[in-house]
Amino acid sequence: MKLYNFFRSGTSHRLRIALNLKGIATDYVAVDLRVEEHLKDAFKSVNPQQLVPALDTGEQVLIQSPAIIEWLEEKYPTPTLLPAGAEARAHVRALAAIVGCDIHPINNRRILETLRKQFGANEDAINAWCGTWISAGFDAYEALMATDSQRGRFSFGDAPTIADVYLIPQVESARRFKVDMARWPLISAIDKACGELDAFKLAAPMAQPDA
Ligand SMILES: N[C@@H](CCC(=O)N[C@@H](CS)C(=O)NCC(=O)O)C(=O)O
Repeated sequence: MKLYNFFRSGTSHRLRIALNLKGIATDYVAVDLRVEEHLKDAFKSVNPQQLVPALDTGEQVLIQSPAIIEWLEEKYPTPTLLPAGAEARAHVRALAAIVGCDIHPINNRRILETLRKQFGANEDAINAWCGTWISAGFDAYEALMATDSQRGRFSFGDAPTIADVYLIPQVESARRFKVDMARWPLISAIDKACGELDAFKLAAPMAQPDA
């Protein structure tokens, strides 16, 4: 399989973590967002939405990291990235959605480029924008962790789930936008626990060939 991705992209990062947790190797195809390679025709023919990641399975090109991660879970159920039980699954999916639906999309490159070019935002304003939405999401995530009576080493229990798959790239991004992680000790502890696992270490932006 071919993974079209970019080292610093949070959605690429989350997919790399999921692939590593499943033990699936892919060929790395770098799409350099810094030079807008994703906006060129060559990549448009891979993903008409012109966003990374995209996973070419050999049979079809999958796009949208949530859809690809669900496909992985269905196609390669072991090890599972979801807990047992509908209630627990809903909780873990909600944690992932805090990041995937309510933090990442409004801090995406194209949004930040619009803020810079159309609204004159400088880098301090960009950091403040990202910090606002990261903080709102992380405050809720931390509160949910704090009230989880069965809290373990990870976002849910003692094994990584899709919640961690989404969370860790967002922590990476928070640091890049100079957000002080000290405000969220439980998230920071999860980040540390994940950082001890090869699946997370090998997926990190700075471990990628295009870094
Ligand atoms: N919902 C999509 C979002 C993909 C996405 O926005 N990817 C970013 C990188 S993290 C991207 O390609 N951005 C290009 C741009 O904003 O110009 C997914 O989860 O796959």
